[in-house]
Amino acid sequence: MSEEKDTDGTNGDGSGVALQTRTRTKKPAMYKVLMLNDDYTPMEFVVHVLERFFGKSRQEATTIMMHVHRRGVGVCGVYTYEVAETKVNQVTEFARRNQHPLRCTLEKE
Ligand code: TYC
Repeated sequence: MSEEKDTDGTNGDGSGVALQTRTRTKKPAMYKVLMLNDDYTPMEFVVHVLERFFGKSRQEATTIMMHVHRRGVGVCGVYTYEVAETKVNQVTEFARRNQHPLRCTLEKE
């Protein structure tokens, strides 16, 4: 399961000769950005947000928006922590500026 090869850093013959032990770097933790439903934000605004901040096509954005509308929550994308946090902040600020209660949050994958 491990993606890393890791030994004690010697070649095992007692000579103390160091070997290269790390063959790969660790994959970063990934975070889902979740969109939450509400009763007031217009559907078209949510579609626009998904296109603008999450790079979705009109069709993908509409599918995600309708999923959130029906089920209450849906995944906008999966990113490293800093990128995910930035997207949450951008969406929250854009919704606030347009006086919509649209919210999204982070969830560790
Ligand atoms: N439920 C909203 C409406 O009926 C639409 C909506 C969809 C709002 C998705 C938020 O994340 C959301 N106008």
